[in-house]
Amino acid sequence: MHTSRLFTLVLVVQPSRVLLGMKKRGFGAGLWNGFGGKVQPGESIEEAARRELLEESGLTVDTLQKMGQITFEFVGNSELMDVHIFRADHFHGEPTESEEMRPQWFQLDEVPFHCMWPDDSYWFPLVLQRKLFRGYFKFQGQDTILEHSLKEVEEV
Ligand code: 6U4
Repeated sequence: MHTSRLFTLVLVVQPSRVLLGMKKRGFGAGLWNGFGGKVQPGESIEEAARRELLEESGLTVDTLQKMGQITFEFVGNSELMDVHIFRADHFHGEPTESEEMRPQWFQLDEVPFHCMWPDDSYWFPLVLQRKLFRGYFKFQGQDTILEHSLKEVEEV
């Protein structure tokens, strides 16, 4: 039996650039990624997305657009990760380094996919094109995708 745990992931996207954070510790350390983490008890998914974005990047946003949902399975781990992905086009504040993340802007044609989770190159372009999606990725360790599916949907 697989149980799943809720996570959030926020991409702050501007017309020519996207903000990513270098994860300094914990799961995915050493990779560039959006900002996010575990949904806490009593919190909605969107509240968690805002909290993690503020904690990790120093930014607040008015509107978060739901873009996608991806289920990750890791061989040998019975807990699935259910990651809810959001996009924000406007923000308040200045990107600020936290204990967990070092934020940096990347031009949209210079997204560092070679230093990101390998699934990102599949779905990141959909976020940039404002396409909604659902996906499933089965990993062996952090580098190898054994199986995956990804489809555009009308509603997330
Ligand atoms: P703690 O250590 O409890 O503070 P927390 O910040 O709650 O952790 P964390 O950092 O473990 O959670 O969350 C993992 C983050 O990594 C979430 O934003 C989801 C994201 N993530 C996990 N697998 C991913 C993958 N394959 N591709 C991707 N992001 C992934 O792009």
